[in-house]
Amino acid sequence: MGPYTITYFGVRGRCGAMRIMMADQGQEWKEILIDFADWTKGDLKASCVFGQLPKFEDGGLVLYQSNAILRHLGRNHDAYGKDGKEAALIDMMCDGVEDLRLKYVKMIYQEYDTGKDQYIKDLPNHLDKFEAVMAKNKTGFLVGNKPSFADYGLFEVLLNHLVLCSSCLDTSPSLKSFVEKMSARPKIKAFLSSDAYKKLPINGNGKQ
Ligand code: GTB
Repeated sequence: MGPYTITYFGVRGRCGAMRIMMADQGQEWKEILIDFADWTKGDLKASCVFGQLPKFEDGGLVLYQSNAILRHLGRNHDAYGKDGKEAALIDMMCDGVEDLRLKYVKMIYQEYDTGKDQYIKDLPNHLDKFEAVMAKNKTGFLVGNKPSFADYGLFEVLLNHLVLCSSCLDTSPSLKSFVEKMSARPKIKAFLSSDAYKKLPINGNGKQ
């Protein structure tokens, strides 16, 4: 397994969750940060399977699509459940996180000035679903008794939402406790306070 290399723009964006996951798993990786002006020249874009970044390399394996990369890390680092049933539930939660991320990204990139307030008003409806799953499982994780790749995805998307609205978890006690406990895991704590993490904006347009 590895060495791992991420090729992406200088933002957290679609690589936020995988970076946190690799840090927590004690896995090192190399970063190739692409300047958007270089990207528009088109050569790298033409070489990417879907014409987009991130690109992820695990030795000779080249992957695109951030959730496929998270799943791959889940398999490599025993963060994909203890059996097929847990894996299916983890997939379901990952897709739920993706639905929330897509709503967030749409608001950030297309509707920030006109839609941010309504987005924040609607947020409890979306977060309630994750709160219910987290409260029901009782282990502090979405599925099973240790973090899966879906937990890293949820954690990262919640961190972004806390920047958008610092009180957004005030009515979601299980999610609030989840974020506190994940943030306190020693390797995550060290990564979140590193310059490598802090120097990167959350999104490519500077909105957050
Ligand atoms: N489904 C894919 C995944 O999950 O990996 C989506 C990947 C994606 O949206 N990639 C965007 C991309 O490659 C970057 S993330 N865009 C370039 C293109 O399509 O040509 C969003 C983003 C936008 C802008 C910047 N920026 O300006 O630095 C950074 C990130």
